[in-house]
Amino acid sequence: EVRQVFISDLHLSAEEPALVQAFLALLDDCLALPALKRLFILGDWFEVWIGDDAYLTLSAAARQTHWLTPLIVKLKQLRVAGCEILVMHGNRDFLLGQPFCNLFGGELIDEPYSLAVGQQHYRLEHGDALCIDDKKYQFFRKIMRHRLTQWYLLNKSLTKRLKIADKMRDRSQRSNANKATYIMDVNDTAVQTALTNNDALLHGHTHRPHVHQATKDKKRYVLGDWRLLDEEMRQPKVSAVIGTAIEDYDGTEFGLVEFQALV
Ligand code: OKV
Ligand code: MN
Repeated sequence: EVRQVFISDLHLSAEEPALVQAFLALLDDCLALPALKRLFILGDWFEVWIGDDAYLTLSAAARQTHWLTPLIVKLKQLRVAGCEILVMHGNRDFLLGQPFCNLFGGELIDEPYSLAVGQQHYRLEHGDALCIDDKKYQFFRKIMRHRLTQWYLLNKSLTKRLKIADKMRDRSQRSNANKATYIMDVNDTAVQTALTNNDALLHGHTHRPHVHQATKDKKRYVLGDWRLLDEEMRQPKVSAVIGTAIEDYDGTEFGLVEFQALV
């Protein structure tokens, strides 16, 4: 009996319809779990997010054909069936807002989020704040999360915002290619600090799914990303998406599950 499901790093976009299909398939699976009471999306649900208004200001006709609409419809179904949908920001979709989540009865939650499971206190977060060895990224993060910076972007037209986002993604890809892998992983001191006053830590971001023994008696659960199995992502032949989720069975056992969705 799965009671809670945790996912992150789907990186959904209109350019990757196979990932979108896989998410819809996961929602169908969720609908088939009668005991499911919560679905947590722990950041980087979307590859790019330049403001809720990009969707909210669309005409009814334009919404009908938009790639986000089927997703909203199914999430709403899940919510009506009694499952809470809790959404956390990631480093990409940090501009996601409650107005968008209202479309499906979801709730935007702050990180770190403290979750009680039985007698245990789980700390949930996206995970980028734990990667303190990447000084360049932490500087970028501080600026991007600043109210003034966000105000600056949100006051530009959607066309301009898209241009800025494209440019930033391009630059970031080139800069990450030169970074050592350890720099892009969590820092152990940051993990130990995060675990103070918590019994376990659960995060995504690093795309290194695993269950670590972080201290003698505390675990660190790391969610993986969702990706296309086919190496050549540009080919239309992509047939499967692999992803990870963490499931909570009756509050007694947390398990990392890898799943494959045929699309
Ligand atoms: C998100 C990341 C792109 C990393 C721009 C102010 C600015 C927000 C923004 C534009 C980009 C989010 C919102 C995106 C995360 C990247 C590249 C690297 C490492 C401004 C506030 F610049 F105009 F002032 N953005 N988008 N990156 O494309 O979703 O996390 S994004
Ligand atoms: Mn991330």
